[in-house]
Amino acid sequence: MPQSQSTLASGGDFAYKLPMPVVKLKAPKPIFDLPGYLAATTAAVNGALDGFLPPATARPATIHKAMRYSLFAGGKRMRPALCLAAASACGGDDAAAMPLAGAVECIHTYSLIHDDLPAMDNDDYRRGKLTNHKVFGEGIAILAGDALLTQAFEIAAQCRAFPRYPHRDIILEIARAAGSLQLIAGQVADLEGEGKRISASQLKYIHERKTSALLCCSVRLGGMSANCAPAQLRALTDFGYHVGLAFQIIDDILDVTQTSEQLGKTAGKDTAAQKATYPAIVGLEKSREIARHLTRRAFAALKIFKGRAAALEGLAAYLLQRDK
Ligand code: GRG
Repeated sequence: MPQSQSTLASGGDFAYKLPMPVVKLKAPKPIFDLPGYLAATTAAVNGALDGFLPPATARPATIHKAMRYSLFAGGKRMRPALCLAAASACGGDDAAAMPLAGAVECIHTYSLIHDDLPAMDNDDYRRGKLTNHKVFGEGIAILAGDALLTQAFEIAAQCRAFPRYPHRDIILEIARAAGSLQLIAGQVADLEGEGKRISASQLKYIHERKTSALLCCSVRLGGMSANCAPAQLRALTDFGYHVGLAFQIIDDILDVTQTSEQLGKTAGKDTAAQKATYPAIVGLEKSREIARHLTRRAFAALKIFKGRAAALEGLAAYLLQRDK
């Protein structure tokens, strides 16, 4: 046996050779501190949003109070975290990504305020607090949603742009994800599907638009803020798409398995509204399996980053295992 494939162990008067396969020793992968990462990004995003928004006292104070009420009600800040993590995977930094991270959170919060309205999902609780219209009335809640949507573009326009990703492209990216072919399209299909039997592929259409579009947009914007290479943007798109689909399936699972207290919003609403969900169509276990499969696809998309996407990996794993 050649010396390189054996190891010499000596003990007292004798030495003997142990056959040993050639094994490439890898340095142990450092464990990514996701709770620490989430705490830090949430604090940074909250601070940035506070600075981006008009103060609560700015006239008319009612609207600014209402915008801030929902924006700072304790959301998980997943979209901004994904945006910042994508920027970091592409060698960028939080400061450059922050206006875009803030913009996607404003759009997300607007969509939740409007989703909770009596004309939509008619919910009394969100993020563990009374919904916006319950506190400020329907008129102000509609306007607070509108104002947050508009605010998102004002914030995004403040980002640093690159010749490869000019402001025009950044604004288009956000407008398309939030527009009538994506976020709104998903909501329309969701509303129109209530009480009807819909197929798994129709449900996927809803999830792609209602949820995945904004999550995917968040990671793409993070990449753009770091002037990422086109191949990296494709990988982020692939990652965001699959994470987005898994996110909504988990959301549907939590709706039937968790309590309202745990979720901070009314649990069991999908069943009550006769909404088509994966658990309703394929059952809980199969839904979990599909979410795991989608998350594996998301992980696979990150190969191109060669270990620099630990935060994105951590977030994808968390989104699969989350309980709220
Ligand atoms: C224009 C009238 C009008 C309405 C638009 C587009 C829309 C209303 C609503 C869609 C919003 C929606 C409920 C999408 C589903 C996405 C989803 C699972 C949201 C919950 O996201 P989390 O869990 O929430 O990240 P937090 O509160 O943690 O931020």
